[in-house]
Amino acid sequence: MSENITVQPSQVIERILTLELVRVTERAAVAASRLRGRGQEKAADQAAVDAMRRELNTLPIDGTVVIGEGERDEAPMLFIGERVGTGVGPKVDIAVDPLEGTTLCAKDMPGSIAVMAMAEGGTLLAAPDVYMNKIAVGPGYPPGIVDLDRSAEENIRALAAAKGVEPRDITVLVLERPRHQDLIAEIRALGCGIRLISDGDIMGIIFTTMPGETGIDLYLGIGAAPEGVIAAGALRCIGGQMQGRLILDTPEKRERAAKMGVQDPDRKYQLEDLARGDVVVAATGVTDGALLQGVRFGPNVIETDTIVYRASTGTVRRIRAEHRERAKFHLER
Ligand code: VTB
Repeated sequence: MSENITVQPSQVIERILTLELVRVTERAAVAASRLRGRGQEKAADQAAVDAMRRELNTLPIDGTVVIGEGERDEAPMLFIGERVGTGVGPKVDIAVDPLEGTTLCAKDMPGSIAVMAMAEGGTLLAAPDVYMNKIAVGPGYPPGIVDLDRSAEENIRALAAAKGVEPRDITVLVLERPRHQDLIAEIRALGCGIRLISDGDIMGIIFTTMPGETGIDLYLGIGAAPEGVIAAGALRCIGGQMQGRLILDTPEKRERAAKMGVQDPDRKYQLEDLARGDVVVAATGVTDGALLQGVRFGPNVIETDTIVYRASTGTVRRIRAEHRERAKFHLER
């Protein structure tokens, strides 16, 4: 008996591709992990890029990199505009961060991941590599509970009220940077806990979607824009809320952004403006983190830990994989 399944038109990314994406980040993570703790940021990043690209090019997609390692002249591979995949298949946007947290990987510190997003063609914000002011909370709150144009204090008070707790019971995740000195002081004045991270704000934003597991209620502050778009893809799946505003504080940056299609430099992007269509996001741990375990190299087996988000169905899959001898050969080719 065949079931009558209605496939929504937004499901451009076939379900099988969701799992294919896992292979891509697994492979990049394994490659980078060989250089974990070696103090070689560039080499680890390059290993992840090479591995990711090789695997991406086996996928049955007509993909274009919209968020990548840079422009063609500054990045030999996975540059913005590069076509990836076999060319036969759905037209998709690709956003990659083959090694998010290169410094974390080089120092073997927690939170480094291999991550990418695949979305319906033309639906990911082609964000220039500038800073973005971001705010994010997990699912379950009324729409508009937080807003980039309100103060940190207002946002924390609103969130605490919605959660039925005191502001001091809210934990905020912030990148540890001098630019956040005032923000941190404002949050501390409310008695909140702050988890300061040195890098890796894609995971930082994703943490807000599972406060029970991570202890994080709110993300605040300024990180890189491309990371913001990838994080938005994951939130689109789970239903959290996020806003972002590009920081285009020089004429050069504004011009660069305009070339990439940004018409209003002051625009406050909503979650759906950052990642609009059907989107899938996969992340594999490189170093151990709160959510993902890093790659483990055993005598005969390589173990990877991946999370993959699919927006059209809201499915989150956790995939622990054991790659044995033959597959190892493929993984490390
Ligand atoms: C953040 C962080 C990244 O860049 O987006 C950060 O999450 C922002 O740039 O892991 P600065 O380091 O200049 O503050 C990373 O650290 C690296 O992409």
